[in-house]
Amino acid sequence: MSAQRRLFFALSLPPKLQKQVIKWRADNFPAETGRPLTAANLHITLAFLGEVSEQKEAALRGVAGRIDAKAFSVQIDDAGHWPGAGVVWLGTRRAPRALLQLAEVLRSHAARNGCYQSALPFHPHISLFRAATRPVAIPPATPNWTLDATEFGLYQSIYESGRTRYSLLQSWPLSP
Ligand code: 2AM
Repeated sequence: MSAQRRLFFALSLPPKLQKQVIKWRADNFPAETGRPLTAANLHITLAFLGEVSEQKEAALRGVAGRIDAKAFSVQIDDAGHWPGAGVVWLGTRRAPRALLQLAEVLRSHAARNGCYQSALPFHPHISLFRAATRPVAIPPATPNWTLDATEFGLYQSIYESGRTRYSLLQSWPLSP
């Protein structure tokens, strides 16, 4: 059997937005809220693929390279807590159609390639804390930042030395 890697398609955050998010999180949540994601790990997942063989990975890279999607901007103006998943997140009140379409095309190709896709509706978000299972006070004033998405990427989730890090394998431009 060929090697499998844990993969997902996502949008990354530019360094300036990473810093703003980290500062906002530190200003608004006590450290015991949960396990904070590092700045470099902040992202918006488009499609989670799970453990993927080399063959499937190659097929999905091919699909990603043939996607003709337009660049878009996402207002980061919402926040919340999913106690079941233990995730505190930042998100958007109005997901742009282009974001939803890009996620939909990636998720449907993932499903066709045998990568299970959750039946839950796609809710684009940036996870801030994991293991946040106790009640969390979400600040009433959420930020209002803009994420300009000009590319999307394929990431590998790597667990080593007790830590998870996300490594960018390849990115594809979104057309202007
Ligand atoms: P999350 O941030 O809401 O946990 C890498 O694990 C990325 O894929 C994370 O952003 C995670 O979302 C997302 N993801 C979606 N479904 C997942 C699953 N079943 N298992 C792990 N991660 C998943």
